[in-house]
Amino acid sequence: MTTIALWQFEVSPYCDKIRRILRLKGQAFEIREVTIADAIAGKHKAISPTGKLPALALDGTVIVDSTAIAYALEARFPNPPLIPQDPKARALMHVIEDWADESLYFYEIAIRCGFPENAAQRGRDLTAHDKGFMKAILATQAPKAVMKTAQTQGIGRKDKATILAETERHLDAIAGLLGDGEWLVGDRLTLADIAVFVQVSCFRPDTSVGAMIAKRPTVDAWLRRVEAASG
Ligand SMILES: N[C@@H](CCC(=O)N[C@@H](CS)C(=O)NCC(=O)O)C(=O)O
Repeated sequence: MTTIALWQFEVSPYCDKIRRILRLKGQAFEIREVTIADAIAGKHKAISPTGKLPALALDGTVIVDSTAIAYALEARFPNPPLIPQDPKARALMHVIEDWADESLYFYEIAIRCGFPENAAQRGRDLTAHDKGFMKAILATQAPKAVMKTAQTQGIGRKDKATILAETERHLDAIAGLLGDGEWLVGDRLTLADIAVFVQVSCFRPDTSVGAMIAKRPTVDAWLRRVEAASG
């Protein structure tokens, strides 16, 4: 019996990705929540030298980065398979996962932390596990600190109308990948579905994005399908 431990920020889409993979593979795991105050103090750096989470302890080894963790879990617990063996399907899955991790993530930040109407809620979410007198201060500061990463990346410097127009194109891409099928790659759920789902479900609560999804029934149905399979 192996003890699996996940160091996480609960609200992180990448940490959600790993929780969903573990659930799909029927693996019990322990959570080690890292608060914003702990992260500022660098308390998690002994586990994750880059300061990024998720990190997963598996068979006595700590793995950092959600993609590395996903491949390690696939090797250790092959069933149900989430990474296709067929080279073309595997390549498409990889490209979609990387798009979710390296592009959609910054829309998530720009929409949730950068749009003023969402920032207060995101601050509360980010600091849900913090305690004490610093909690309220961190709740106002955390969205601004996170937003700096999207500004450095570039998406965070665009205006709201542009960010929403680009988000709409991303939703169209999801609809296009689905066509009249049920999953993004092939005929079963893969890591691509999980990776895209966790990012979209973060920005879905935005009113404008919610309306865009409501106009795309195949995307809406796919979101429900992934949630039902991995929730
Ligand atoms: N490529 C990494 C990205 C992980 C990542 O950016 N995690 C964020 C939380 S959503 C984080 O740890 N941020 C803290 C920091 O940048 O110091 C992965 O897939 O795990």
